[in-house]
This record gives sequence, C-alpha cells and structure tokens, in this order.
Amino acid sequence: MGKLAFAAAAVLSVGAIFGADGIKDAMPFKFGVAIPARIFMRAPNDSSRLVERHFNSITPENEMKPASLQPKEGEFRWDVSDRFVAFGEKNKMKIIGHCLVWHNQTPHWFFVNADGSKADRETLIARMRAHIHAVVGRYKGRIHGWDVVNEAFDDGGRLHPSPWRDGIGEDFIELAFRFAHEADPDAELYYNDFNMFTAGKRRGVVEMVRKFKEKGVRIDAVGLQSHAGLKGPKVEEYEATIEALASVGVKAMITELDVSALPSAWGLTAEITSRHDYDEKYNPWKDGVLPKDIEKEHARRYFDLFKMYLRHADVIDRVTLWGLTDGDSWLNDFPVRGRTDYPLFFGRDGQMKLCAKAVWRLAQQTAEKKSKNGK
Ligand code: 9MR
Repeated sequence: MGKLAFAAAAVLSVGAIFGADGIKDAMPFKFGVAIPARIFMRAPNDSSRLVERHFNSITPENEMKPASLQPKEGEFRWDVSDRFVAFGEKNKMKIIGHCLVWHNQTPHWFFVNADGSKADRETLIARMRAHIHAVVGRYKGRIHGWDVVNEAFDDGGRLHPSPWRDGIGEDFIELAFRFAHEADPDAELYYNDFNMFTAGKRRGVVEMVRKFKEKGVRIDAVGLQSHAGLKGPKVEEYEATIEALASVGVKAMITELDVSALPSAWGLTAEITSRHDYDEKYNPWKDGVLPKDIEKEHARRYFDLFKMYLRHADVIDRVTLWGLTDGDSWLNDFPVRGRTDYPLFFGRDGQMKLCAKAVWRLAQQTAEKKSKNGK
C-alpha cells in the first residue's frame, strides 16, 4: 500500500467509503481506546457512541491506578471502576486493567511505616499482594488482561530506581506477576512500558520475558506504549521490538498509541515527571485547526505505523489509542502545560480526522487483499 492508497483515503469522505460498521471491524487485531470517566460515567453520550462503534477494547485512562482504587490502606473505592467494567461488558468489549504496580499514581502509604520510616521488604510485598488480590480478585473472569507492572526499565535496559525496586529488590516484577496469576488464573498478564523502540529497553524487557518463560511465570504480552511524534521514533525501531518479542514467545501490544502533531520540545518519553516550560513556539496552532500540510503529515505518520502493524498481525494482539478526542489527550498538558495538540483519531468536535480515515481505509484494503489471496 503506497502513496496512492494514502492519497485516495485522504480525499474520500467517510460517508462515501464506509458503511455503518466501525474501524474495529476492519482490523485483524483488537482495536482499543483509553477512556476517561467523563465518557463511561455518563454514557450514553456522543463520545460513548463513538467508542462503541469504532473500538472493541477499552482501558481506563486513570481510574484503576492504585491511587484511584486504594487511596488509604484497606480503603478501596470501587464505584468508578465498577462502572467502567460494566460499560465494557454491556458492549462485549475486551476490558483491560491498567495498572497494578507502578511508581506513579501510587499513594505514599504503600512505601512507609506509620512513623514515616521506609517500610521493609516483607511489608512492601504484603501490601503489593493485598492490593493485587483485592483488585484482580474483584474483577476475576471479567477483565481480559492486566498491565501488571508499568514502566520499570530505563532506556539502557536496567530497572530504574523506584520505591518498589528499592524496597523489594529486582524480583518485585516477578512477584507482581505471580500474585496476579494467583488472583485470576485465566486473566492475561502484560508488562507495559514507553520508549520500547530503544535498543536497551528492548534488550532488558526481552531478557525478562525469556527468564519468566524459563521459570514458568505467566506473561502473555508486552505493551509498547508508543507515544510518538511526527519525526520519530522510526517505524523500524518499533518493528524490531515487535520481532524480538515474537522470538521469545510473547505477543506484542500497542497499548497507548498517540502521535503528537506539535513541535517536540524534549526527548521522546512518557515519564510524567519530566516537564518543560511553556513557550509560544511549542504551541503554534492554538485555535484548534491544524494547517493542511501538517494534517497530512500527521495522517501519513499514522498510516505508516499501521502499515507495519498490519504486516505483523500474527504477533500484534491489540492496538489501543491513548484517548478518543484531541480535547481529551494528556498531551495538551505534557510535557508543556496548556498547549493545543492534535494526537488522536477524533477532533475536539468529535469528527473523525484524516488520520483515522486513512488508517481505516488501509485496514479495509489489507483485509480485502487477504481474502482475495485466500489467506
Ligand atoms: O493519560 C494519563 C493522564 O491523564 C495522567 O495525568 C497521567 C498521570 O500519571 O497518566 C496518563 O497515562 C499514562 C499511563 O497511565 C502510563 N503511561 C504513560 C501515560 C501518559 O502519561
């Protein structure tokens, strides 16, 4: 599928080429979206209808993180996460739990004693186990798969310092996977990280998977978050990671895909503690409209990524976008606060964007070609 198909998709209007089905129906893998409470708590609404039509998997953007579920030891808040799961079940979607063990959005109490001193290894393990058992146990048989550990490796392939690693030791990841498996033996279990295109992180994560397989620790897939920009990372760098994962016997998932359309003010990372001061030059399109040439470049970037994903549909189990509309995206406030970004498939007005049309058409053409070839 070269320039021609892309150009064709770019000029056709959605109504002309697409029927009443959704983007998910053209995809050979699960097609998901991260949704915030505003969509599922007040469903049905315009956004929830878009989610139902175009996606068959959902991830909670923030509502199942430790800070949301267990703000104080032993005090669980289930009201919002219950509604999230009910929304997914009503629509027969694959529901993803995000995330059990992370150093961000995890309350301080997990890591300290009553007097403020650091909790020891046994206490941390007991708290981790209790949290995982409570959360995974509550949704046993209802959540398809869990991001068990999020963002533990640095770009060099080592575990970076964190209260979990420092307090428990390097086996904290394995323990988390074992506890999750105990709590729901049928749930899929994933490791999830950003910058998965870097050679170092790829090596570190692949090595972890290999060891888990050797020891019989369940791991089903590795999530490549894929917070991308217009200029990078290279498609081939992501592709190398997908191939490396396949070689050690796990699926790859694209778990948090978005493509920022703004000039990059920093290295590519999703580490939320890194920030950059506001500067007008990093926020050039404040009125909610992208210049046509940038819009095309942005659509082309998505098109190229999906072309590669579709080629690896035997290994890629799911592709999930990190948000529904541009107005929802975390990128409007990261790493520079108060910008207007355009990273997702639907505009601030809820209309389907050029990037979505191009990708949808590409997926349809790929499916047609496959069925003609009898594959
Ligand atoms: O999109 C999420 C944003 O609303 C939160 O403020 C932020 C806080 O940690 O988390 C964002 O989601 C992150 C995800 O949970 C893990 N990978 C990076 C994502 C973007 O920061």
